[in-house]
Amino acid sequence: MVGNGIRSAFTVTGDAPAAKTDDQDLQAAVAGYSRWVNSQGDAFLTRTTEFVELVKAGKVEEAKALYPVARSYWERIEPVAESFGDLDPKIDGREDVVEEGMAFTGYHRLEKDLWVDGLQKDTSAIADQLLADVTELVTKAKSVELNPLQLANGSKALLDEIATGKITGEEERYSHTDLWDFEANFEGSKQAIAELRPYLTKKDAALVGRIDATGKALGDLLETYRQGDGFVLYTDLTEDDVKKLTQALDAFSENVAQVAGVVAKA
Ligand SMILES: [Cu+2]
Repeated sequence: MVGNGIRSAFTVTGDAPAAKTDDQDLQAAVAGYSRWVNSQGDAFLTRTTEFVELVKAGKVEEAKALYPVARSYWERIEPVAESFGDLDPKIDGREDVVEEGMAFTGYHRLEKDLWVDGLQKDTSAIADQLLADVTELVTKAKSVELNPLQLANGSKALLDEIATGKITGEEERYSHTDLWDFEANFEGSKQAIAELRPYLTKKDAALVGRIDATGKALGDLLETYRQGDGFVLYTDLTEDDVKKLTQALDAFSENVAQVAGVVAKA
């Protein structure tokens, strides 16, 4: 999401082993997951439109409240969204993109304005660009044809996102709303597994059992950090909190990592 390797997480047009499948459970999984991606995309566009209007109207507090909510729709479907070249860094890149020769735009630039710098002369233009980019992204996301292996890999990629960007407090460095993203990535990961469940249960019921157990442990732990409509800020977490979350995430991720191997056998 900061540029390096952003195009490799979720290859949409590749000819992966399980690209085409005759298995009805896998076909149903792809259809179900695609419908879900579409619904998240629609909500992402709606919420981004509202967010952009608030920013442009100078309603800073309301924009700050909507920020982590609007982003959650993106974070749930991030592996799909990442496959569209520069749209990902334009929408979700951090300030680090400047070092790669790109302009710092999108959600995180607005995050910085809202939380740190105050609204700037070009804030409205950045907001307009964000809406244009999100509109394009959602349109493209709807035309993507997914395969079962991408569901499996995407599910794991979302957990890797948590491990590299959220558990570190790196992604939401100005707003510190990383746990909102954490939950959204986790939900996206679980959604892909839920769609694959009938197939996985037939092929490896023990793995499903381990995924359920470790997923519940992670979910229960995350719940303890809930506050109001959202979560405590990343800056409120102690070192011990981060360690516990990391361990629970790793346990879940280890099991989800095995899903691709089971799907590839189809
Ligand atoms: Cu992100």
